[in-house]
Amino acid sequence: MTFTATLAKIADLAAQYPNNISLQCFDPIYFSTLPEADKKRLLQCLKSGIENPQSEMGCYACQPSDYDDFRPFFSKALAAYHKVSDTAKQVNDWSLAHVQGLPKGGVLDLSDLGLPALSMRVRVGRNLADFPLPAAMTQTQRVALETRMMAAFEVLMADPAYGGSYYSLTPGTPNTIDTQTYQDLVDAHLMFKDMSADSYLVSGGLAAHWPHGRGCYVSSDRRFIIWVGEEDHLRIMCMEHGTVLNQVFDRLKTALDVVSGIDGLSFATSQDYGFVTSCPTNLGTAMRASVHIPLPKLTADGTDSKAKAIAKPLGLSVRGAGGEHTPIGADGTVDISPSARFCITEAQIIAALYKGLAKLKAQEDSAV
Ligand code: ADP
Ligand code: DAR
Repeated sequence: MTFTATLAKIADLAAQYPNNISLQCFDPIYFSTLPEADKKRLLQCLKSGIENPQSEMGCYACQPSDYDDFRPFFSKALAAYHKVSDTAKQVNDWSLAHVQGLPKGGVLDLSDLGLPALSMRVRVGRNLADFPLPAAMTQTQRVALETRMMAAFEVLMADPAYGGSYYSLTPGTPNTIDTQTYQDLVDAHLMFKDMSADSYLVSGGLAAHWPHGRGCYVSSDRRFIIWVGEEDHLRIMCMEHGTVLNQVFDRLKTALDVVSGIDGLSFATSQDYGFVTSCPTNLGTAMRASVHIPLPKLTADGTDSKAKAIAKPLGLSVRGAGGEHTPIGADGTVDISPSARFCITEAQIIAALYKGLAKLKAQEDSAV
């Protein structure tokens, strides 16, 4: 398709889909100033949102430098999604000592809110600086990245604090798992879903060459997990059943410091935007902190509609029990997490989860 035809298509879709942020923020005048190679790069970023006009964000970065190279576009798209200034800059900070209004000692204990032990999870996305982002990788690059990570996992496996195993989806490796093992890991919330079933990821190129270069490391206690080759090169997470959010938050920071120190692992960052991620919705901290919590009253109609309506003003997102784009659990269990990722610190995110749950519990308790 010619640039002229593409511009006409974008204009037509933008008129029909006002909620597609990328289509709304695309500026044909800015686009016209770009050299041809950069025109192609920017359109590759928008491919998912053009092919899936019902998207909310509508784009994925393809190169680690895209956010800086195409700042006139991305600064507007980030401002629109994250509801910040288009000159906003990210500050990263894991210290709860810098967050106001926390319980004594900064202990975020859900039992102090009258909540039972819940499944708690904190994850961050990270991308290696010397590879294209998942939207623009060749199969060879995907397998090369997995190979580099398999060497890094040997360091974790040799550490008694982690141990564990690596489960590869790439055909023909010593760590390749069968279909049943894969499904068991997905059902245990340890492995990511089939990316080739996600139209946004397929259109954007992030699911290309599935399942080559994909897999996950799981520690011996199954509480520290690293995905390889999902929406970002790495999704690094801690997960456990309990009431003290600090346990997963602090363990993730400790583990991240270990992983960051492993040879060959340099993460892509932007001076202004923090940790670089494929999706602008994750940029900055790339952190999602969640709990799985039963909300039987707010989901009494079998949907998450009422829960979403109440959670949104509290700055909380609601996902299904299987994660993004999945239904609520049988007992009304939903995945609750703060919506903000950018222009917020890591410490503020985990604090927002704790404070948001207090308000959400009050709404559940008072619901009829
Ligand atoms: P991400 O959180 O990485 O953006 P998803 O929302 O798709 O991706 O969730 C991925 C997997 O993590 C899903 O299996 C989901 O059920 C699981 N998950 C997310 N939060 C929790 C949690 N608090 N406890 C247990 N599993 C969780
Ligand atoms: N549906 C895509 C993704 C939005 C956020 N979710 C991610 N990154 N997993 C969109 O552009 O709306």
